[in-house]
Amino acid sequence: PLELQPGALWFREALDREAQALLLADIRAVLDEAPLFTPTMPRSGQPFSVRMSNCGPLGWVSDAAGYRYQSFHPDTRRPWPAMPPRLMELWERLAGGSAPPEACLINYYAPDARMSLHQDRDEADFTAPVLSVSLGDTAVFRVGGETRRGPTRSIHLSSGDVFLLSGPSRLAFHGIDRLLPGTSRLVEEGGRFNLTLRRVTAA
Ligand code: MD3
Ligand code: FE
Repeated sequence: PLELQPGALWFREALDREAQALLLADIRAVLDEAPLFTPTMPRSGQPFSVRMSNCGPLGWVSDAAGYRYQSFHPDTRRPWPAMPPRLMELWERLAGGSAPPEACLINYYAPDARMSLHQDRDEADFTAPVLSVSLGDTAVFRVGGETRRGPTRSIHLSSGDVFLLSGPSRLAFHGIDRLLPGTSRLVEEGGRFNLTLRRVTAA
């Protein structure tokens, strides 16, 4: 893999087209049980442009009460579906040795969706790595350092790319500036899925 910056390992095209299709089918099965929901910002109530769901014991949600992990879907109130074995195997292959992931956040970006610059800090243990998988249209991804100010760089995340984040990059500011619509035919309706596997509680 390419070390984009300390602790950010970029496995470009880690998944071939067949592996991407199998993973997407797993995600579609999850979404049949736990449909995409629209999170809202804690203070303003503004809806995110990204829609989300989760699998695994815990899932990330955001609403008027704040950001948090919880064991059930915010709309259906049902427990999140199990983590697909293929995702557990990918974690084992690339992050094996660390405690198993407890959450897989599924982000769906329609062609005009974005995610503003942020840090991921709703987990109890920042020493555990985060694994990210991109499926579908290429995204223009922005990444900086551990403070909001300071330089950022922009890279293209393509379908099948996987990132493993640990060390200083675990708390790097990052966001999605925009998609490049029509760059992949994997997702029939267009857009992009991103899967992030995380440890939430201390191991
Ligand atoms: C940090 N998701 O869900 S993947 C999120 O593509 C989130 O949907 C984005 O940020 C998405 O919280 C980004 C995670 C990621 C990938 C590469 C990174 C975070 C990174 C490289 C350096 C630092
Ligand atoms: Fe993030």
